[in-house]
Amino acid sequence: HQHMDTPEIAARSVGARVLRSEDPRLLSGRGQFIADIELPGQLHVAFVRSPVAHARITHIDLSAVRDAEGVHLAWSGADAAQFCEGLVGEFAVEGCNPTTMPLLATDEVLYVGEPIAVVVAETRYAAEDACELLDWDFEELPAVVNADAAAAGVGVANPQLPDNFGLRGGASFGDVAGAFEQAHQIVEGRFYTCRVSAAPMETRGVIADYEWASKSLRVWSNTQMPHFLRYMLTAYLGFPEQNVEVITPDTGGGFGQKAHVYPEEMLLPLLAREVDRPVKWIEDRRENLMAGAHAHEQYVDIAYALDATGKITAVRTHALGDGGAYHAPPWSMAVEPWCAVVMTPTGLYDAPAAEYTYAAVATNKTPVGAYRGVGYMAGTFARECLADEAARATGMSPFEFRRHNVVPEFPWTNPQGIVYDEGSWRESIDVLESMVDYPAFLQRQAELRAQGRYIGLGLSFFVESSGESTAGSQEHGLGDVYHDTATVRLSPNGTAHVTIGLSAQGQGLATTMAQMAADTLGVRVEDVIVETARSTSHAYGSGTIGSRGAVIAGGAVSRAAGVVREKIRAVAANLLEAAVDDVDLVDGNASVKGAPDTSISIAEVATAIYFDMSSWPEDFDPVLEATQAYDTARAMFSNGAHAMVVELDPETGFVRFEKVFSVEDCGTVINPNIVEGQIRGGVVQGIGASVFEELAYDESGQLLTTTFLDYGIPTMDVSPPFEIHHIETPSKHSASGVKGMGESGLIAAPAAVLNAVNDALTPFGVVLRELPLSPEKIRAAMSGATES
Ligand code: MCN
Ligand code: SMO
Repeated sequence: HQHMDTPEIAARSVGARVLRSEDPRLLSGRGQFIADIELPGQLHVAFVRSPVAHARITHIDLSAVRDAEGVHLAWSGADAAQFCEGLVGEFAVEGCNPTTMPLLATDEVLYVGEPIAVVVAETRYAAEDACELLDWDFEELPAVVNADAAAAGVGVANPQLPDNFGLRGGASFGDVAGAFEQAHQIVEGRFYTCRVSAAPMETRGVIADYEWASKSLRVWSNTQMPHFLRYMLTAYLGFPEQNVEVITPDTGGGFGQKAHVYPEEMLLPLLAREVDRPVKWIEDRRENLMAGAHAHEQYVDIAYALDATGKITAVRTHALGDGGAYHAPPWSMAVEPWCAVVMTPTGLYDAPAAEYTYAAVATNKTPVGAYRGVGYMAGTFARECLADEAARATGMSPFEFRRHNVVPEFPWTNPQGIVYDEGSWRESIDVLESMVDYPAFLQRQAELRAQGRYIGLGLSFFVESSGESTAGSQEHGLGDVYHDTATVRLSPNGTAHVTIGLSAQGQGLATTMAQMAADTLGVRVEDVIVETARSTSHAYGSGTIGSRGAVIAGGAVSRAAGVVREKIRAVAANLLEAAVDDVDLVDGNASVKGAPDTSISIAEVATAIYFDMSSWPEDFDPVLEATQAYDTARAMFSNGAHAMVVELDPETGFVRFEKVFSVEDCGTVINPNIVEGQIRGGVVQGIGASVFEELAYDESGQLLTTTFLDYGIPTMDVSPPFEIHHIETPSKHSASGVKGMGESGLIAAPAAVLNAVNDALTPFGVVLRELPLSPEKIRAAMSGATES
């Protein structure tokens, strides 16, 4: 794999707490989100969605809908199928069986919320009213709502998967059976991460505008993958790629849910072409909770074989994902269980042998897709909760057990052959222990217990694959190709304009990429403006996923800025009558090494390049703009840990979150404010996924949680104070040594929550392993068993 070098530049802006350039606009209500965009002549779209989990459509008649006032067009599945049979979903690993998801259901509906008809009307009101007029009948079929039943072949959720398996496979490395036979002790458990929604503040939305004379299509979508969407519009619908522009306005959170291509995104362009008017669809919250990709639901069985000293000699994991009715393209129901067992079981521990099996089954529920740290969360949850259980079983403290088992040195190759180049795995254990002040905690815990108060401490350590790249994909046995570009342009006044190929969902890429560019160009950060992928007409990007922004967009920015830097140095050397190698660019000036008085501002150099040909060296090409690609040469892993202190209320069963201690090592930190914001946001999402959130279904497959009244999300009033410690172990393979970290909070926090709850429950002799930790479960645990 090709190595793309990045220039080595001393950090000045990188590492500083630069305030987010996005915030004045976003916080004062001046952001432009998709719902804010109004095109002249636009019409509005609404969907009829299945009210039942599984049924055969026996009759469908759109005539009343089409006759309704204000309606321009109405389609059922048969109409849409003329243009596209559906979206194929699969995952390129052994044992994956693909599915095709129709744009609108045709013969059968397979989950509550599945679109069955679409209406285009003058207003959203007219479209919604017309949806009510749909004349259709269905014959209900038995719904498959339980993953174990689906795996046992009870019922068929989706006729395309007759045995319900969307994925089944596994692998073994080293003598696992021998290790378990000879184990001094085996600790094991089945851990359940419940079905949740990423629940972004802004729901999904699409606007499509087709201009027949030039055959040009413009699609506004708050997607995390604008280039992939454009590709799909061409591949599936035949819109000529050169005539398709995907525009991504400000986005109010994606978190993986917007990293899919959905039927709605494919339908709107077809509808716009058909009615010859722009069409707009903004998802409402009920639709988002029903039809935006669901996440997480899986069972992970995990076992450690331990020797007499408490060392892990082998780890065995089996993950069973409840995938919903179809593979959600492009990630599929396979990624949750596959990532859980392939990416996480050994983690930071020196386990010499490992074995895993994975399966995903179809159920009559909403398709499961990506959500921040997909698969990593469930896998880390199982591993780290089992680590706390193993600590109790071996009589070690949770810190001691981890220190006893942590990988001793780098580079480290785990049993399945994944190589970790560097990290601070052991150091993070020591740092966290001293942050928590463990002896003081134990003393306080004992004192409070004597007063009938129950506090607990839970730990969770993580290793996060980040900076998703071709090398990272290959390291994990996938063949995905990733690379991105960035364009850097210097204006005559010495200010820079940077375009990256990644759209931003709120994570501050415009600020951090300005920091990266500023250091390479030697200009001040406030003199750089960054445009994140607002349009596919600019830089190319493989999607804002897999915590790749800092590493990949950062690498592309730094390479492109490096090209422009050399142009400035060449002209500055000419103007200063110095050797190019002696010219340094810092703080807006080009100066000569060892002669600090010999300097000229970068603005003057840029002006000269644009307007004064006499400043040019021989054969100078006066283009102050460069586009460069980037991909990393190696897989990149961050690491860190969280410790959570909770208190349980025996009367209400509520969990109070007292304090979070976080250690994060994402290599060089570009912007500590932003990284800390990512940690806080991710951990609070993890608290939500552990305690407040669950997409609940009844036995008939009816979704019970379709508003924020019954789907609880964490708010500031439950958000605990944080203490955050940065360790910086730079990667040798990325620009400035950065590694990604955008998913770590959610990956790791739920294990810390469950471990803290179980620690608090110790006097009651109860160990919980299933999320969510609802008040009912906690109350039962505290009252059911007698205090020992
Ligand atoms: N950063 C940094 N120094 C580092 C690493 C990261 O300053 N060493 C900064 C980055 O420059 C970026 C942020 O931290 O501003 C996150 O960086 P990174 O880990 O590279 O992740 P991405 O930029 O690729 O963002 C995607 C990632 C993913 S995959 C999900 S899911 C998620 C997440 O980010 N979705 C988010 N965080 C989110 N935050 C917000 N507000 N909204 C989302 O939808
Ligand atoms: S789930 Mo993040 O979009 O990789």
